[in-house]
Amino acid sequence: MAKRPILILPDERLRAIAEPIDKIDDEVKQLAKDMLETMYDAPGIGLAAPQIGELRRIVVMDLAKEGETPEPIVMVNPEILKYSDETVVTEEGCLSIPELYYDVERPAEITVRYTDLDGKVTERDAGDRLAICIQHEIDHLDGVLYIDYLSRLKRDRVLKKFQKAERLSKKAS
Ligand code: GNR
Ligand code: NI
Repeated sequence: MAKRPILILPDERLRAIAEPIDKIDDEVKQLAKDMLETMYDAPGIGLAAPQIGELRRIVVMDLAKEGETPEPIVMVNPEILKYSDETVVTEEGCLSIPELYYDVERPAEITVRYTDLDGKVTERDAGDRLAICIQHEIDHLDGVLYIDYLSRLKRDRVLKKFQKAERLSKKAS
């Protein structure tokens, strides 16, 4: 197992469309393990492969609270089949946009279909934090970040901040 570096805005790999995974082999299983290790270490409640530079359609999550038994979830080629009309506003953060949190409105409930690591296709209804996390992670597979749902003013402020940070870090090295 290996922890992998998490890409930070404005890395352009965060804006790429990830490729479907055509078979669950040992390499995909190892990737899932590395992603879980990276997510737990961060710590975060979810991680999508593009966040570690792997442009493939796989996400991991664990919404168990601190002190509870871990409940790792791995979804390969996840697709949202249904969205509720009802929406909720949740404060979101992203490991690729560290230390910022903004309110985002999304459908409250979804139905997702994905392949698990045994190759089994599964459908699952989700609400609450899981529904939000799944939508946030699947967005990453399509190059979408939660700041894309903010007003242009707020989004541009965030982008500028990270562009400047990248400029300064390049100068320093
Ligand atoms: O750790 C994370 N917390 C979080 C909080 C609210 C909504 C979504 C998330 S996902 C985030 C980890 C991450 O960046 N996943 O892509
Ligand atoms: Ni994220």
